[in-house]
Amino acid sequence: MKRFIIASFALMLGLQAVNAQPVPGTDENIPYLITFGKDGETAWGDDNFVQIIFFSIPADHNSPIFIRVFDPDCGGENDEMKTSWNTKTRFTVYGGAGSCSNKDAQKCNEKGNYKSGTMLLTKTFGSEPTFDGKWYTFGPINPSEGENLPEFGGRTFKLVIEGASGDDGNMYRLFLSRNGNNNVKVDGAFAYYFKYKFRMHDSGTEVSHIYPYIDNRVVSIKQSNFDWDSDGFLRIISVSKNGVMMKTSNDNEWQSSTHKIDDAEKNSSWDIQMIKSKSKPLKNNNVVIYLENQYGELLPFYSVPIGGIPKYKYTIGVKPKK
Ligand SMILES: [Ca+2]
Ligand SMILES: [Ca+2]
Ligand SMILES: [Ca+2]
Repeated sequence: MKRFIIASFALMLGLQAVNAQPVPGTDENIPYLITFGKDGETAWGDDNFVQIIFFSIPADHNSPIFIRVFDPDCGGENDEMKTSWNTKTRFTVYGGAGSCSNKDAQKCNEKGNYKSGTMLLTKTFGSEPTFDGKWYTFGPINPSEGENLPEFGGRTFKLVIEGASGDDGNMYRLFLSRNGNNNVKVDGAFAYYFKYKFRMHDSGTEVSHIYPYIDNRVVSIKQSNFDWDSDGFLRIISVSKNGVMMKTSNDNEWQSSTHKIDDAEKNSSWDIQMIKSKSKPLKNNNVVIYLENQYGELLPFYSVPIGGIPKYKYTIGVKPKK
């Protein structure tokens, strides 16, 4: 099974290396990630004020890498104020043994030893005009300081983003770069994540996506989403699903639905489409989503869909559209 996963990654790296480094990914069409200060209100769209993003660097990449953050501060442009800018956000890069493979870093509750591994770099940002609307660069980082995880494509690093204090929403984007001053992609690298917290588009014409990979152990997927505010709908496109609807949440609540995996979907990606309400698109909508397999393990999603963006195949799909 492991060999198959490695083969899948090799295929992906060969075909899908372009635009692999921005997070949110190019094909995801998500404007910003978001993390609120730890005194924030969950009703604003962050269930627990921590976000974890993993980066994978091909094993044969030897030159330094940089993790760049756009608008790391919480203030001024791009951020969501509650009463006054009082929020501090800590960004920390981890590498080394256990940093990415520790199961506590791959759970939905961010409890236990999710800050496992070796802390490489850390910085806390408040409301700081110096960084407002600008890029901040972590690095240079030696790729050999990553955790060696062939099943995740190479040397891996973990970025933990925590709302250290305050109650505002910090919006930001990430880029894995081989240059400290500009965004220059690392060939074959990509990001993955087990739980995702982000800001939706304001416009009712936008469709955002996430791309979980279904390995051949997965029998069913339970998706859970938080604070969707009933803003449009969520549906699945895969080789055998042509718009199966997922249950969506209202304000400050979780909702879940479980979906069976067809044989044809094994070892392929799903395209989960987040389609905004056309009649009443909600502004400033922050949401959380994660997926579990039948064992309760979280499934990774990838900044670049493994095997490409899945398309429904009429010759495979047999079920009527629900
Ligand atoms: Ca800002
Ligand atoms: Ca920000
Ligand atoms: Ca929301």
